[in-house]
Amino acid sequence: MEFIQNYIDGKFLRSKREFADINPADGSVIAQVSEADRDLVDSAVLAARKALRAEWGKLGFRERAARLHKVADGIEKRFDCLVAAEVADTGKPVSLASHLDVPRAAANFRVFADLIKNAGLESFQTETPDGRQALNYAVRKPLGVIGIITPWNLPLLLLTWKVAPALACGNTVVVKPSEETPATATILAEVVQEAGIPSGVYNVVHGFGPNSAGEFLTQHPDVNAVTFTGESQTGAAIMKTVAASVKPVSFELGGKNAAIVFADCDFDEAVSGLADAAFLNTGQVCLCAERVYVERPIFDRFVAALKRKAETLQIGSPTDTQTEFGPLISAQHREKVLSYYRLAQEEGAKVITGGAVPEFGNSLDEGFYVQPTIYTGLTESARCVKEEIFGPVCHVAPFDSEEEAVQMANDTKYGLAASIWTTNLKRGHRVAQQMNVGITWVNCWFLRDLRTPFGGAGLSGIGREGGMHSLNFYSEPNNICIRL
Ligand code: NAD
Ligand code: 6OD
Repeated sequence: MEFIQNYIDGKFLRSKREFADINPADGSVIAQVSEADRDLVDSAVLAARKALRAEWGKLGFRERAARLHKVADGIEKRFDCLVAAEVADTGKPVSLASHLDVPRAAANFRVFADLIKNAGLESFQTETPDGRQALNYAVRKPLGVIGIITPWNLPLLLLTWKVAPALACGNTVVVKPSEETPATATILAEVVQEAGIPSGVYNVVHGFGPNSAGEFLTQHPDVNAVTFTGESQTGAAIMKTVAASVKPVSFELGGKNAAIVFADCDFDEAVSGLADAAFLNTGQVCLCAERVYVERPIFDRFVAALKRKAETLQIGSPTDTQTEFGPLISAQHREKVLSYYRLAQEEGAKVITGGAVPEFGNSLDEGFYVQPTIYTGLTESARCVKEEIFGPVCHVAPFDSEEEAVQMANDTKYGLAASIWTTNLKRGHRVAQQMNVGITWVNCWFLRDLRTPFGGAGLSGIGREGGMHSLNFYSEPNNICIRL
């Protein structure tokens, strides 16, 4: 059995306590993971601080960018190993990890390496009322040591989404991947080392949240900023912790995303897009559509077509290249999702498909599978319509007017993403602009350009990352005013 260690100052380190890394497809133990105690987190932060003053702190942006491209090369070289580790840790289908997670990890490094080379500086030519002249320009300085805390649903993708811009800006990082998915962050340590990134620049501490590595990292007085992706409640807990030392935070949190399907949509495209939006990664993508509003004239036909899609998804072993739908991440998360399946029925939902646990008759019965599930018939105030479930489930409701659809879509405390499905371009623009979210897709879903702002409103987060938004978060401007 493998052993997954912390990575601090260029060395792999064990600690006294360990926990098991479980394969969600069959409940087997993949590896033992070394849980970082407070002393190890302290040494990781110290190593990161020292690295800021050493070689890394003296490198210019061109050389940092060159090394980030080498990290991307290294990810591509270890493609199969990273895919296998991600599949074993998350239970996601190998087809998904090899098309989405690992290619995006390499792309994250390439995009931010190129961006830092091409990012301009803000400047103003100044004339004061009393006739003095000056030139103002702002230079970008790293924030320092960045604490990065990430979830289990897209482990390497979401970790590198933060590590790449943080390093591009000249910071050093201590990352705390999810306790459910420790493997790829650790393999990345080897890639980073081979790419010539100096020791102490990238550090990994493993463990849990409260009273473990997550909290020790966010509490640490020598961490200059915290960037976090995960549940809104966890974001609230981290915010309390960091308040004591007034650190900048970037939070990418939960969602209860809506899709609005108009009768004039391209029907097949909308059904296919919504099947992805509801069931991709077993519904464990923060952007997933758990609320689908369909214009009444096509409601019954749409529900029937989405049901067919859900029922023909290939459920099976994540390592089988034909599999389209894997297990949930853990027994505990499955219990949460199943509790919502039960609640939906108590709240009066009509089960269109799913709502239970599939049976395989083999070792997959030990895994954490649930069926893709579609409900109709709930009121808009039902808990299943209001609360993030984070599973392969959506509720489909009819609407009669554009205004009603917009009102229902926006009736949530979250504000991450929305999708609009229509062939009427004017309507697409008009409705998209009324969505109270950070990201709206029209006739597509999860189509990403890494230069665009990414993040959420309300309970879905604080701030934006992506493109210049990331560079602005991970750096501090120093405005220089020169009297002319
Ligand atoms: P989570 O909040 O339970 O855990 C995320 C990370 O935070 C883990 O590494 C965990 O160990 C750590 N953590 C937990 N408590 C902590 C504490 N008190 N202090 C410091 N660290 C702590 O989230 P999860 O279950 O891993 O992920 C699923 C959630 O993430 C969903 O709500 C989903 O919507 C959200 N998510 C959001 C985005 C986005 O971009 N908005 C992306 C992916 C996932
Ligand atoms: O694509 C991204 O950059 C991103 N942050 C995706 C988040 C997905 C949530 O599960």
